[in-house]
Parts: sequence; C-alpha cells; structure tokens
Amino acid sequence: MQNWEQFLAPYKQAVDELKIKLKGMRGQYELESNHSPIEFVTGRVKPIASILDKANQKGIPLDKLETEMQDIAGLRMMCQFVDDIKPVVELLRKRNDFEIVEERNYISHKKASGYRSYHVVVRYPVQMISGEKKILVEIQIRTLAMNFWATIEHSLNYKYKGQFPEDIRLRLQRAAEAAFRLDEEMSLIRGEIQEAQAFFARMKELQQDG
Ligand code: 0O2
Repeated sequence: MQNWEQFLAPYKQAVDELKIKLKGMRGQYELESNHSPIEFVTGRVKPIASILDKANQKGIPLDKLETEMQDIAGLRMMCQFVDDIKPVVELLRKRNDFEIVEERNYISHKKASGYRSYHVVVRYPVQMISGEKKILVEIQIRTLAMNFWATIEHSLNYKYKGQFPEDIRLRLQRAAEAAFRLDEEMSLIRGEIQEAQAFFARMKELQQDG
C-alpha cells in the first residue's frame, strides 16, 4: 500500500469539493427565500485508525479499501423535518456530477441499535494531476433529532467499543424512539415553525437593508 497521505488525497479533495457543492444547494434556497430542506452540511475523511478498525472488523484487505469501504469520504446533510429528507435525496438523484451506486434507507428500516438515517453512496470523479479518479463517497441525510441521537450513540460506542451494558443499550433504544417522536411532533407543527422562521428571516433582511 502506498502511503496514507497519498491514498487519502483524492478522498480529501472529494470531501472539500462536495461540501462546497452541497452547501451551495442550501445557499440557492436562501436566495429564493424558500424554506431550505437542508439545514447544514458537514464532511470528513475517516481517520486512519477508524479505517483500520473497520477493515479489521469487516475483514476488508487493505488493498481492497477503494472498492469495499464506501465511507472513507463522508458527507452529512442535516434537515429540520423528516419530510425534507426525500426532496434532498431527489436533488442528489438529479445531479450529474456523480453517479449513485447504492441507497440505504435506515429510516423505514431502522437499525437494531435504533439508528435512523438515509444513506446515498455515490461514485464521484476527482480530477487529480495524475488524471481522473472515481471514488466512493457516502452521503448521510438525517434530521437534527436523528443526528443528535447518532452523535451521542457514536461517542458512547467509542467508549464501550460496541459492547454496551444492557441498561445503556435499552436506554439508547428508548432515546432513539423519543427522537423519532420528536420528529413526528415537529412535523405536525411544521407550518407554524416555517411561518415563524420566514418572519424572522424577513426581519433580519429589513435590519440589514436599513
Ligand atoms: P464513522 O465514525 O461515522 O465513520 P455497518 O457499519 O456494518 O452497519 P456499513 O456497510 O459500514 O454498515 O455501512 P452503513 O450501514 O451505511 O454505516 C456506515 C456509517 O453509518 C457508520 O460509519 C456511521 O457513520 C453510520 N452508522 C451506521 N450504523 C450506526 C449506528 O448504529 N449508530 C451510529 N451512531 N452510526 C451508525 P462508521 O464506520 O461506523 O463510523
């Protein structure tokens, strides 16, 4: 295997480019003063230690990382409401700067842990000085509540290395259901929330103008 810095360079390039592109989608909604289904976007290249851990756990040989580990480059798109997720996925399907390889719906099919999110794996072409390189990128689309739960669970997972004590496992499952109910409740008052947000956005514009 070549050195890690060289191996990860196209992944870093892809994350940097896609962060700008996906944030740009949000910017366009703002310009049109429409509700943006995208609240914020984050991205990261998986740390080397996590790549090695995952390869070890899943029995992926290091020379097969490029084809078998789909989330070395990862982007996350956070939405306010569950109903925003589908339009965001549609926007991704319509783009012609990458090709969708796979979609995994962990919202209608939540994981045993309680995890919910919509995953879209894309093949993204990066222009390197050595030529074009197509790399796999995983885009996770989730609500703020799903993100809150996943972030907490992920840090606990790190502490317990996936072996949760029974009481914590149960609490996390209950917390996942509470996050799901929070999403449902927010959906029911979505109209009210959006009206208030549009009002505050107009006020801010007026203050900036005058
Ligand atoms: P990190 O630190 O986010 O990079 P598998 O992990 O075996 O279930 P696979 O094939 O790796 O499945 O792909 P999948 O299911 O799409 O999951 C990849 C990523 O989704 C994970 O990356 C997490 O980011 C997220 N994810 C999946 N399941 C869970 C979960 O139960 N809890 C949390 N918090 N996140 C989850 P990594 O490599 O685990 O971690």
